[in-house]
Amino acid sequence: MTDSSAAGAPAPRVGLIMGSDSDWPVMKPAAEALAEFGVPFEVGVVSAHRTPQRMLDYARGAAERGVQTIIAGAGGAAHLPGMVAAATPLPVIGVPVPLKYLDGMDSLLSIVQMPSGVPVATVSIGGGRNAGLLAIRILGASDPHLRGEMSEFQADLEAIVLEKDEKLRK
Ligand code: RP5
Repeated sequence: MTDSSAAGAPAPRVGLIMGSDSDWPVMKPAAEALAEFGVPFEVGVVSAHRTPQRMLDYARGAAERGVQTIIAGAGGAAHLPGMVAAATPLPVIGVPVPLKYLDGMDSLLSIVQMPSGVPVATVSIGGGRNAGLLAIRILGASDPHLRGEMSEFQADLEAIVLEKDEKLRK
């Protein structure tokens, strides 16, 4: 597990985990979004199927270590987000990673169709960046500074669209 924060910096607030290092291209935009907002996070490979004990240890220990939200990406039989959600009281955001077959529908359905009582907030197939942004919004609910940063980010998005609209009309 690598920690984005420098020595002496605050502990990770977001846990960014994935079933395999092959998921990294999809998950990297989540890390980039967190870095853009200055949110400390940790990154690691935690596999529901290949390292089940590590997964349980991670999920059960995350809150005590100060992690406030977990982003979990997986592909195919993507059980990681759901199993982590079963073993932690923290909010879990699931990222369906598209693999070679089925266009990522297998990953999406494996993550989104959770039983009542165990929620996973599922983003779109390949939606790593939105997972990072959603984690920031979750933290922002109790962090006015971060919430302000998110409002500014949204204002920037709006300005970009309006600028494009103006160009198109010329
Ligand atoms: C899943 O199996 C991982 O999340 C990954 O998307 C998929 C394939 O893993 P590798 O065989 O590339 O390691 O558990």
